[in-house]
Amino acid sequence: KKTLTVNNTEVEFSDERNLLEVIRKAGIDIPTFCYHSELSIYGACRLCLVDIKGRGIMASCSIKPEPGMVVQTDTKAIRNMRKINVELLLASHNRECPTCQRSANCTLQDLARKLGVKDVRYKQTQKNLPLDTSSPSLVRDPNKCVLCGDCVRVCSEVQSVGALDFASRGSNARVVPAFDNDLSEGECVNCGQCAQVCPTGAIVAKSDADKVWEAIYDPEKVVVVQVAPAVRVGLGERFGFKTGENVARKMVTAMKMMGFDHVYDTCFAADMTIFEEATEFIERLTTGGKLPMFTSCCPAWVKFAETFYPEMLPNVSTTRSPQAIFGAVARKTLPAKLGVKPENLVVVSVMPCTAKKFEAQLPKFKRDGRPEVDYVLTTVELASMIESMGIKLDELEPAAFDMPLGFSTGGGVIFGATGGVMEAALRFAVEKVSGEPLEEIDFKETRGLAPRKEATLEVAGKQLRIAVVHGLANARKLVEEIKAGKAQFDFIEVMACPGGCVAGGGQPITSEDGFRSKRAAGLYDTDKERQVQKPQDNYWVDKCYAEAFGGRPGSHEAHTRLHTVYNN
Ligand code: HC0
Ligand code: SF4
Repeated sequence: KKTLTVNNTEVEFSDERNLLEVIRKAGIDIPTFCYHSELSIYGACRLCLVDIKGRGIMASCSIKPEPGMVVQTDTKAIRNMRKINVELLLASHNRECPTCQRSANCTLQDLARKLGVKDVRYKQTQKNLPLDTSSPSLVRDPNKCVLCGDCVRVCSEVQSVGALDFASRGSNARVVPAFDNDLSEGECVNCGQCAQVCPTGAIVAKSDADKVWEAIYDPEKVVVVQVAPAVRVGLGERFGFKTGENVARKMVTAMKMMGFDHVYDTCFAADMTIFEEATEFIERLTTGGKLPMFTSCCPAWVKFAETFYPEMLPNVSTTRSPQAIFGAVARKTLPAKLGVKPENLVVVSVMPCTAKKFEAQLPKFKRDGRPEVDYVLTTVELASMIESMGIKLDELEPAAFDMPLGFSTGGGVIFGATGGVMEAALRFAVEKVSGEPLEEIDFKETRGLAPRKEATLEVAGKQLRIAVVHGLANARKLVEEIKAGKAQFDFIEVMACPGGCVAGGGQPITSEDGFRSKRAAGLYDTDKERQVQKPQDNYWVDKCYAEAFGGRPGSHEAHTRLHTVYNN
């Protein structure tokens, strides 16, 4: 066994890739801006300094742990250097902390407090650069950037998008979108993974909360809301629940208290998506249509395909995402059901995702000039709205989603985890193709956090080859292999965010180990507890087709309202 000494305490280590990880394992939360275990090592912020006996002061993120090392994480010199670093950053930083979206959840604020920074001994050098509000999903505030480069690296390494980079050097250094354009003009796919790794408020989700409050306070308006699958296993973290605990039922009570008139479930629309998408897949499979078919519910993936692989667009399912299907169903059925004038119906979404804001405002999802989904809130925005009312989520009585658009099967719930859409689709498709009731409904091959999951299933004497990828760099690799003829699949699920929607750009920011698996487990547990687990057994979706969408998936009416087109 290998050991080294951290602050006079012996610590075991094995294959940690650097000293910083060993120190964290020893229970010391050594500060850093630029270190993320999933990104390459940059070593620029100089906060993770340690004194190694015989070697001096160095950045622990860039040092390989060696047996027998004697390490101090806190000496007088280190403390001074850290303080100077933080003060210099504060000198160039916009310090309007109380009005910042990341207030109370900001690494810089946190460090200034922990290090006891009382005043900033340097002249304020902040330049008052303009905000970039061009994106429908995100707001960039260069005045809050600490140049850690986390956003640049996540965008290029994890997403292979490369929408952000450094420009200029020295005191003029900045992080900018390509060609110093606005974010919305470049290749950004709105996934929000940059906002998830940003240690400050330099990139945040664009908020729609004020507009939603306006609608709620307007007595003329009937405000309905749909809540995405992953929200229920993320929201609780902001209120002291265990990571991944499903708080849907208390959340419904909170949302009624806030003044939403009807609280519905995107999982209903996810079930309906499966009716449509699995039907489309079976159609392609049996009539020699374009295969592989890619899922289409992740708007960041769809924009990625439109931007980088337009030649693959015929392979992307034309079925709309659950958010957009919900929009169509709400507009078509709710005015009559709720007795409200169409113009007074306000449709809100709560999503774990920043790209859903982009999706909702796309011209193709407008009807009569108005978006079918008016406003999209992130999980974090919903948490802040609940907090702003002083609601204590943990103390609320549970309530159920409203019917009928609040009823869903387990298949609709697992959508929020990577592989969940594929698993739900297989529950539908395998039963339909084989013509026999499906007994074993778990397709465990699709679960977990492996970068690519593959399986070959025997269905009615045919081989069905499926793959699941998450993280757009993994998607890019798979698409390249398919184009080169090196990979063959029939059906592929792509989600832009590593882990799927549970780790979307609108979820609470956390550095807890295993948070993705814990949130996913919350969804799989909910699936297991459901009496109805196959999307095709959602009686209310059947009824919705009968009432408003031509009686069956794939009907003419379904094609006009529940499908979409792509830009190529
Ligand atoms: Fe997802 Fe969805 S599962 S994309 O990750 O498909 O955002 O949670 O709402 O639309 O249902 C996000 C989550 C959704 C959609 C659903 C899909
Ligand atoms: Fe890159 Fe995603 Fe951030 Fe856009 S939202 S800059 S694609 S990480």
